[in-house]
Amino acid sequence: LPDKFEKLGLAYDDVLLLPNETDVIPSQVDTTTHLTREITMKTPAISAAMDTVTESEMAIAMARNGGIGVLHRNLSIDDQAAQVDMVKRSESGMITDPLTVGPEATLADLDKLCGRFHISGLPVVDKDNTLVGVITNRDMRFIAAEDYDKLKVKDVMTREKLVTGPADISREDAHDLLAKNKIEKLPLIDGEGKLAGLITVKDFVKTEQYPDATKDDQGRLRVAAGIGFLGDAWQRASALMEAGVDVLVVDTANGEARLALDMITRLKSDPAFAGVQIIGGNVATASGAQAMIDAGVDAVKVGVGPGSICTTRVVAGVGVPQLTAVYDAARVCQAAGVPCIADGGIHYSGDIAKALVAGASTVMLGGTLAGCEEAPGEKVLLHGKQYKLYRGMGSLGAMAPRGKKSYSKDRYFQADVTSGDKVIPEGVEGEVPYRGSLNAVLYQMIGGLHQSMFYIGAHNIKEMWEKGRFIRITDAGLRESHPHDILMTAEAPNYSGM
Ligand code: RVP
Repeated sequence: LPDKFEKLGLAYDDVLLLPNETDVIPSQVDTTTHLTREITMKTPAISAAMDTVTESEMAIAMARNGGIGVLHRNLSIDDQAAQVDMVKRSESGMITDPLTVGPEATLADLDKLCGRFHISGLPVVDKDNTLVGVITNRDMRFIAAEDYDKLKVKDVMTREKLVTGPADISREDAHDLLAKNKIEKLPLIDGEGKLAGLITVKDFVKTEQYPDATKDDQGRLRVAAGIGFLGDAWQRASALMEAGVDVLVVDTANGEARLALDMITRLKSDPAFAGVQIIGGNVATASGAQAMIDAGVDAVKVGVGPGSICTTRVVAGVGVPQLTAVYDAARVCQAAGVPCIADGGIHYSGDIAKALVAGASTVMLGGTLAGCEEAPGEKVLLHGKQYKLYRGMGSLGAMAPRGKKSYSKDRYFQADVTSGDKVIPEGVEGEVPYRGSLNAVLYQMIGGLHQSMFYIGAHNIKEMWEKGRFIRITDAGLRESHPHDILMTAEAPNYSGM
């Protein structure tokens, strides 16, 4: 037999970070990092491609806070592409192809459209795209909802003295026009009066409110989306790209599978996808990371089995404790100039710091974010406390949903299985405490990271890699780390017990 025992694998809880001499002020650290080779972000956090974590609402909130969301793929191609569209349209410097409405549409149609995209009004164009008016909340404020079916857009829209700008207007001039005329939407028109774009006051406000937002070069929020590698995966990738996705994540539980590597190579070598960054995963070893890099990825995602809902390590007996996995993969990644993403097993803000010190550029969060308001699903009341559903993408519920199609079970290479009792789950379903808005949760998680950087003496992520050192601890050390010898009577917003 060959030599079979690797070195000891360590988890986040097996280590602590050593304090150093420091001149760092926590509030002044720079957490700017690379998501992929070409995309940087101000906040090193990604929301997981899971159906109880990331749909458009979460993706919008993540990008506003300087991170990014990966839209899950357990839904039809059209629905997932529509989610991308919703994020890309949520705010922008200038919307080049704004949603519009025709003068003959009813107010009920308009109301539906506005509700779906969370917007407050639209430019009105006739059949050849000539701007004929603008309709906003203001025009509809005194109309009773019962009349929405009877009235048409043309009956109530603003058509006189329309304020418009030229298609190539500067941001400053647009701001002045909006302010001077006290309007919220500025349609842009070409020389023939055809609609060429739209600038809204909301976008200026959002830019001030979220200065760290992750945006593309048109000022739109960035978004990522998961894809597979079997069946109509290529079609899905194309549809997501058409909708404006920034990053595709070839999403599998075993990134070393030939099919997944081939998908990455195909995407990277097709000029049609040149504008989209490709993340591959998951791997848990140096050789796995190298295989991803050889296939051409723009970032490597690491984690086999650390997820809070994951049972791969017990069902298949496979995995690598996450801190060791991240460190081994990140060394290979850094040598190749490819960012590494630590995916799964992050419970406390201190774990984010440990993942970064181990060489990751970003972390992916599932369970930590599933309890947020912005995560899909309703709150439920259990024993007097509020919870939200959180389930693994390898759970029975996600791989064999009753009466519904699972689009994502190929993540576990079980795509040919149709009946629920033939699925081999690699995850569980449960509830996590409701945690309020993502803003508040990220404030604590990233605030904790700032504190770590202060203790380590790191002004930025690169200094985390260079200066951060671990000390291994024992079970007694772990017990000593957590609160002890006290009956906790008040909940801290960033601590939930061992
Ligand atoms: P956690 O943040 O610890 O909840 O882990 C989230 C990660 O777990 C996901 O990003 C994904 O890599 C992994 N996952 C998702 N589903 C399952 C499963 O069913 N085993 N695992």
